Amino acid sequence: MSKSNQTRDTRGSAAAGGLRFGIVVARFNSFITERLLAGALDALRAAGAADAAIEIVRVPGSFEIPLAAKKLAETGRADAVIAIGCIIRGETSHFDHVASEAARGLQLAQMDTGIPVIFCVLTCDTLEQAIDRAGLKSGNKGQEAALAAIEMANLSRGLRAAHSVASRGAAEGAAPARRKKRRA
Ligand code: INI
Repeated sequence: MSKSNQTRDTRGSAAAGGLRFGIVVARFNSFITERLLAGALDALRAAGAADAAIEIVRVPGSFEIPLAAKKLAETGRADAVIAIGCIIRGETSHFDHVASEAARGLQLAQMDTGIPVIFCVLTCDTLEQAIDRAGLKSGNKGQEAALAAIEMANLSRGLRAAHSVASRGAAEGAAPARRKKRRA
């Protein structure tokens, strides 16, 4: 039975001071991805991230983002990675392959490394839709991604801290029992 009737409700804070961020940006459709990058940088700085705590890595296209994101996460230099790309539907099924592999690869990258990887890869039917999401009618998805990165970085830190306190508590709880046995 639970000792308390208070529900634990955890969420990462929106403050970016002291956090480090990696940003992987695809050059394909750079007209859009550079705007998304600018939105992400604005939001990170507004939340208190230092420029020296932001590392930007550029790759050819969205298909290449997952490997770079995974390698960046593995360096230990980022509390969260933001993946920025823009895939626009063409006449063939190329779009579907690039889009699904980008999404699959980025999910794998965060699950394999334990570092949050934020999905800021636009998948649009038209250039107009992409422009709308890169700062025109529908806001800037780069900004939204930066806010998600900050929240997830803080959440991961908080959950890691809670986990190590719990493991320490369990180890300390087990120690006296072993000592008692030896004295008996
Ligand atoms: N890459 C994109 O990021 N967006 C696209 O719209 C796109 N299209 O349409 O082809 C695209 N293709 C390139 C791809 O990401 C790889 O860079 C390329 O296939 C080499 O591996």
